[in-house]
Amino acid sequence: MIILEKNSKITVFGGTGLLGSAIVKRLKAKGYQNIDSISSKEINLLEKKEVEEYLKNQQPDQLFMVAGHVGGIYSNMKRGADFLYKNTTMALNVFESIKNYSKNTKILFTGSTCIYPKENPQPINEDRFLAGKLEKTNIGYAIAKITGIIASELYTKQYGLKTIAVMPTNLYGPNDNYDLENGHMIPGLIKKFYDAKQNNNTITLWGSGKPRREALFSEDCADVCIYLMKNYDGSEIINIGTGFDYSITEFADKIKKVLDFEPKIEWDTSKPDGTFEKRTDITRLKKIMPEYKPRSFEEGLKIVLEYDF
Ligand code: GFB
Repeated sequence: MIILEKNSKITVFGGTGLLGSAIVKRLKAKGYQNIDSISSKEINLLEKKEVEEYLKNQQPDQLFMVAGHVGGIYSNMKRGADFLYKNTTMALNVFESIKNYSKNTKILFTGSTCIYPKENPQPINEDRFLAGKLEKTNIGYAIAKITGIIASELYTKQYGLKTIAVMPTNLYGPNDNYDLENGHMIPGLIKKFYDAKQNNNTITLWGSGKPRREALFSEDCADVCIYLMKNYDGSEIINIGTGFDYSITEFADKIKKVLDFEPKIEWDTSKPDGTFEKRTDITRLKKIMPEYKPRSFEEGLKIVLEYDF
C-alpha cells in the first residue's frame, strides 16, 4: 500500500471543478501541504504531450483524476459526442502517461453512477456494472467513464499500476455550475428558486418531476476520495452515494422550505426525465469506511446558499 502522508506529493487533475476544488479544500484542512491543483488552463489533458511532460517532471505520489467534461441531462444529450471524446481521451491519456512516465503514482479515477444500466433493482450495487442497456440521455459520458474504469483495471493487471476507481452519485456544493441550460438538476433548481425569490417569478422545471435522484455534498464525497486514497487498494469499484433519494418534486419542496418562498411552478414536459431512479447501495463503502455519514440535503443546501449566493 502507498501511504498518503502529510508531505506526500499530491496532484489533483480537475482541481478547480466541483469535486476537485472540494478535494483540494479538504486535503488542506486535513494538513496535507504538498498539493498541486491543476486546471485545464494549466494542462490540457486532451493533449497527451502535456500530460506526459507534467508526469515525467512531477512524479506525484498520488493523483486524483477528477477532471472531466461534465454537465446535466440537457448538455449530455445535445453534445454526446463531445462528452464521449473528451472524457475518453483525458482518461486514456492519463493512464497511458502514468504507465510510461510515473509508474509509482497511485491514481484515484472517478467514474459516475450513470455507468450502471438504465433499469436496476434498487439500491444499485456495484455488481450491476455492465449488466444491461444504458440510459440514452448520457450514453456518451457513461461509455467514456466505463472506458476509464476498464482502463484502471487493465493497466493495473498488465502494467502493475496502482489504481482505484470510485463511482460518485449526483454531486452539488460550493463552486458548482449554475448555468441553467447546461448544468445539473440540483444547482439548476437552487438557482431558479433563488432568482425567483428575488424577482417573484414563476419557475419552470423540466420533465415530470417524478424521477428520483441522490444528492451528495461535494465535500462529503471529497472526504471519501481522500479516505480511499489512503486506505483502499482493492480492484473493486466503489459507489460513493448517500443511500437516500428524493423525487425532483421533493427536492423542489425542500428548497422552498429552506428559502421560505413558495413560487408558482410550471413543468416543461418536452424536457427529458432521464433515468427514473438510481439510488446507490453503499454497503461496500461503509465496510471500508464505517464512519461515513453524508450530510442531509437541507444541511448542504444552507452551506451552498451562503457560499455561492
Ligand atoms: O442532474 P441532471 O441534469 O442529470 O438531472 P441526470 C436531470 C433530471 O432532473 C431529469 C430533471 O429528470 C430532469 O427532467 N430536472 C428538472 C432538471 N428540472 C431541471 C433543471 O432545471 N435542470 C436540470 N438539469 N434537470 C446526470 C448525467 O444525469 O447524472 C451526468 O447527465 C452524470 O452525465 C450525473 O452522470 C451523475 O441525473 O439525469
